[in-house]
Amino acid sequence: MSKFELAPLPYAHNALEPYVDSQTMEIHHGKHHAAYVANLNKAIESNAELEGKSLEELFKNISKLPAAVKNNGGGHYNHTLFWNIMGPKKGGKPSGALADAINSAFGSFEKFQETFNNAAATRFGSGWAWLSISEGRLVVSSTPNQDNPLMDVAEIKGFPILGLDVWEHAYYLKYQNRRPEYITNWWNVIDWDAVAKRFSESK
Ligand code: MN3
Repeated sequence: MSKFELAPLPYAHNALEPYVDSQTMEIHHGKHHAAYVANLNKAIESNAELEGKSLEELFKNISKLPAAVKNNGGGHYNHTLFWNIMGPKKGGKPSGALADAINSAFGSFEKFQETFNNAAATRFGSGWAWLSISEGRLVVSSTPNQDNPLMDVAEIKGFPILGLDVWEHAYYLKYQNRRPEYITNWWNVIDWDAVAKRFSESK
């Protein structure tokens, strides 16, 4: 019985060109994300007591669950979020309540970008950078591997509204070892309406 499913990408593989290339999107969604979903379903099948639980429920006690549930459950959740906060012809800046919250937490959008870029660039090895709501306030953090701020193991816990995949598989074909260039270009594909939607849903 397969519970978790890989949703189709909400846009074409080449929709984020030239910032994220088509081949990377094909492999990232069709191979990497697909493998997380398949391996998550396998891990749930061999731990019957976990059947029927949502990812959010699993993350709350993830430190007590098998590593395969953490790695693949995180992989599924994180990539689903990632595809949905990007889009073609996006970028720019947030507006409204989200912009206000960013200004109040970081001083300005530019300072927020600097903080986020730094978190993404300095995450050693594979992981993610996040913007989350934590106790009513926006915070930037990063996590290793496929961990995320919803997990009980996260140093900084919260509800993630924006996430950036800094695994090499997310950028190596186009950017090779130039992670900072990938990070800079990624701001051109953020769908701030989608981020604002997560922001308002979290309240
Ligand atoms: Mn990835």
